[in-house]
Amino acid sequence: MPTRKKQPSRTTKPTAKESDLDRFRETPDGEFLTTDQGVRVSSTDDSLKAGPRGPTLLEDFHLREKIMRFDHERIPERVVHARGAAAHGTFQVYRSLSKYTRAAFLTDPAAKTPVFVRFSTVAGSRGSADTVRDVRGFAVKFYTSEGNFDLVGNNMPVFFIQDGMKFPDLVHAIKPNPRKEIPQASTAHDSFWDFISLTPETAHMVMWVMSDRAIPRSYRMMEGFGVHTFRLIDPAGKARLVKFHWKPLLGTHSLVWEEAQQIAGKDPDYHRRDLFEAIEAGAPAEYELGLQVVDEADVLKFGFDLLDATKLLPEELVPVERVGKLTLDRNPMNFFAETEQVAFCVGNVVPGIDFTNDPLLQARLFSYLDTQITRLGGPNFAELPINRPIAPVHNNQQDGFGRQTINGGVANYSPNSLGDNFPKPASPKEGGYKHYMERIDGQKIRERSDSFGDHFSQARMFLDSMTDVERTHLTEALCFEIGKVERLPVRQRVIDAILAPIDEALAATVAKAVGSSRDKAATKAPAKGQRTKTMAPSPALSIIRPDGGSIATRRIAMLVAEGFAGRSLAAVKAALEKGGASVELISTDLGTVKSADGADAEAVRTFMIAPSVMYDAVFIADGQASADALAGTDDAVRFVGEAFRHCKAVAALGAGRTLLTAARIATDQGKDQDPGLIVETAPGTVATRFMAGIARHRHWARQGKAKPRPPLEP
Ligand code: HDE
Repeated sequence: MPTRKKQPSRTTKPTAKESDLDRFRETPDGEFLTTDQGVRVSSTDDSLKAGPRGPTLLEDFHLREKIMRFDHERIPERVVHARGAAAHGTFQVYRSLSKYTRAAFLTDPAAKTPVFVRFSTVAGSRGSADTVRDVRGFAVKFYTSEGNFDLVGNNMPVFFIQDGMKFPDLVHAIKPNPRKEIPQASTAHDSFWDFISLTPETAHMVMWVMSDRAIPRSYRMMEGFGVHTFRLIDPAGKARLVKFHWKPLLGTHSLVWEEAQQIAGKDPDYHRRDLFEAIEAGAPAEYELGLQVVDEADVLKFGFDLLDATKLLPEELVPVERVGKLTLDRNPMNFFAETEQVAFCVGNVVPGIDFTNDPLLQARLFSYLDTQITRLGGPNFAELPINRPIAPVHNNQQDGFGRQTINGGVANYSPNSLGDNFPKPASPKEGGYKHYMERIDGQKIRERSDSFGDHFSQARMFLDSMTDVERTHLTEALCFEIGKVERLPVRQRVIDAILAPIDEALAATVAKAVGSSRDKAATKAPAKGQRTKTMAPSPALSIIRPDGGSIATRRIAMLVAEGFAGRSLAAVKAALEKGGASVELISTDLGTVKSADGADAEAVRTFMIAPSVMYDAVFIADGQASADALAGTDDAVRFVGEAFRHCKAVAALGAGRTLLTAARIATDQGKDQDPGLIVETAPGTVATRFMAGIARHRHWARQGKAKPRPPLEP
């Protein structure tokens, strides 16, 4: 038997504390190769044959097993949210929330609850690009001491539709044309906008999807929302309504649309990579759990129905109480076993958390359980290691595909006397789940509540809450999407039936851009009881913050060529790294780049390998020979020009400004100082100003001004 380091068990769920490096080995070390039955295999290169040139024998159990396993490696991808990335971590409340709920994991500040979180895009297939314009899934599985609680949310607080009955229609319309399977992972096509134009309840969500929220910079830099209104039940049995929020500690940030499209080609794995690499580098992704708690009686108090998932509860009306922290600090060991096989079910709740009658939520309660049967091949998916609760499971469920548990005893029914009536139901005092006894009194009816009727007030509120820059982005996104719609009546209907009731100016701008005109007669007056109200803007909805943030985990490119000033570059690099940024040197060739002052450095990327869209900011080294060489390199000129165009912080030290000039970036700014363009001669000052520029994420004031154009573009 070869000696080997201890390997992790293949079937136990890793505990939150586990940091054993063996877990992260690339390949198991020192193991004999065996069949699935544990029989050691003597060769895995040749099949068993009747003579070296003879036919392969059916009795070759190793060949048959190897090929059979390979044939079945793929499982159906998720119908929606097929593309994702995930991480393990923990959740801990800051203080007991027993005033709201009896859920153990929310009432014990000492409890560190293990979690598994999967982020995703919605529309694309499993192999699609990460940075497409789309909603992002934010699904959290809490392995609590009382069983699993799944909070299966999105990065937007509202949804397209009000009733789950419409979900298959919505998803069929979003997905590619069924004849051509085009376009992949994009809403910019006829069937999506056809559905939208005929379904006014989508108006609010459409504003979100056209906003910068749909192109997040990172999974680590986006908010999450439970979307529906849920219930919290306190220890005395009193219920309150609740909206769940996740607030990223790194702030909420987005890409620029052009940049997002470029990344989709240059690095389709951008968000996956970002999450994985940050965690590997020891920078956990952190979010705070926020609650908006509302009395049951106030369900209609805010001028809309809290059961309507196309509405949000403005933070200015009910502040978000930050109650605990989610820390994602461990990457999955195996993508398939964990990220792919994880089964989130909206119906997974623990005592102290309950549902409401939101008709979208109610349909989800059926869908998530049902879909796992196809995806995971039968009813035993909860036994897969990633889905298994840490709370013990005892019941009389048995058999079915892929059964793992070997049950003892013969009393597989209830009541029984052969097993002393175990497992037996638990009373609420013993931790048994008790559904909230909501009084229900009504007729069976297939109808939408009138209280769900106002589709445009919140869409307008969202638009009114945007800064000018965000509004411009949203308008441009609409021009892009509607411009790609081929059928003119669909374009026209989006403008008249959806955009105009939200905002006439918006409708007019989009109409002009897509070659239509506004047809006032086509806009229906709102029905009685469905009047559009004017709501005060909610500044919390804007993600552009004037105050800046942290530079932690930001990716900074430092451009160098032979003859660069090594010492000053090293000083700036050290300052950036001290602030938590991740710095990479880029040159025309990989390897050592000779400096002018003996402080040579290693280029870890070339312009060909790493385009500017992979970075948050750019620094150009001092040293005339280096700057001249870069200024004579098309790719370097393009790199800087693009970074500037995407409103990123760009700094040039000393002679480095030569490259700015080559990229046609004006370094003499007069009084219109751009805090994101730093042209300095002193390394100390450049570092401080550069870091302040990076912390502001993007320098939007550049947009609308004459944009420097990289010379390679026509
Ligand atoms: Fe989902 N959704 N959904 N959804 N959803 C799925 O479940 C569904 C909705 C969300 O990382 C599926 O296991 C219906 C709202 C996330 O594994 C499926 C309706 C929100 C994920 C399904 C909705 C979501 C899913 C596909 C309308 C935000 C990915 C595979 C009634 C609150 C979870 C699966 C992961 C996945 C159905 C609407 C979020 C088919 C029927 C609203 C984050 O069951």
